Amino acid sequence: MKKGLLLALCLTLFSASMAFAADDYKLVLKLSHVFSPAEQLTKSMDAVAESIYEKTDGAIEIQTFPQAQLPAYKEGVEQVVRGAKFISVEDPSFIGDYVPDFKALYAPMLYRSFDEYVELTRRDIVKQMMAKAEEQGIKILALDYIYGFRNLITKKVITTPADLNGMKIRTPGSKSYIDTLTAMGATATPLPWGETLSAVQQGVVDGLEGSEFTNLGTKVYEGPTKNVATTRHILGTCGVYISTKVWNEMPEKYRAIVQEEFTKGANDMVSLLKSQHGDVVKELESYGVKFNEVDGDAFRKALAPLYQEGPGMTPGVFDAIFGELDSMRK
Ligand code: X3X
Repeated sequence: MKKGLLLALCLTLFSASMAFAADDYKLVLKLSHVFSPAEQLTKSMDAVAESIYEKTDGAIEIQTFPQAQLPAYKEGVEQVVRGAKFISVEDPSFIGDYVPDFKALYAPMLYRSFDEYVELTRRDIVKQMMAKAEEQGIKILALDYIYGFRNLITKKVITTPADLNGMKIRTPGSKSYIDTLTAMGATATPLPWGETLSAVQQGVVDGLEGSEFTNLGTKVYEGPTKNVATTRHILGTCGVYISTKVWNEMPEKYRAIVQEEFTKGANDMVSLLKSQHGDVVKELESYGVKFNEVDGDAFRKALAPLYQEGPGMTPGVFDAIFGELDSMRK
């Protein structure tokens, strides 16, 4: 009898100490991305970090660093894979270095709307990709911080792939963008965002590609590239990535709050940008930006070769993605 009471007392004391330990828990994470203060992604990340801090009573402190102040792009994801107390916010093409199927998810001219992409990220095919990312040490907290369809932003008017011949177009440094702009007919010129506007100003590149939210938020419109060709060639979106090691060491009650807040933040940002796009276009036009339609069939034909599975991709992954999208469109 005494042994039983003693065991019960020990177990009670242990669980109480664990509870106290959990209440005494503190984790500081550094969150890195390349967006500017005026862009919604920056505002959304700050809001999510603040909400997590409040809801965990300060146990989880996420310090946000915009404009590539910390390692970003490929280097940011490497910090996550190394198990740093770090959150990387980049587009899924940068996860493609670890799980090639993410390059298929981020392939050009797949989506007709934000909603199609969001719905696809909730389907098993993407859940399976996310599970593979965890095997590589990357816990994906979100994939749908959508910042808009990327269009061509150039000095001269572009309507067909032939118009891009010989033109140097700045892209982010991932192969997905380089292959896409090359297939579209341009000379893809990878540069970090921080060097992009000066490269345009100095004529190092003939243009860039990005969304209207990027155009407005980073004041691209103030430069010489006043023409936007509405190719909508890539749906610009960011994921939120944390080390699985760091994630698994976090007490469950805090993991639930972190996941819930990043999910909510993405939903809110998608809704906001869908509602704002028309006004953003009007504001850009008031600054002298001119939008033009393009020969969509010609660009789709030019990009068709990119729907071949690359090294490490699951056989049939593109057919599976097209099948999911077709099911949404019925
Ligand atoms: O990896 C995150 C984005 O895909 C980066 O795209 P990028 O380098 O064209 O930057 C977008 C801008 O809105 C950053 O201010």
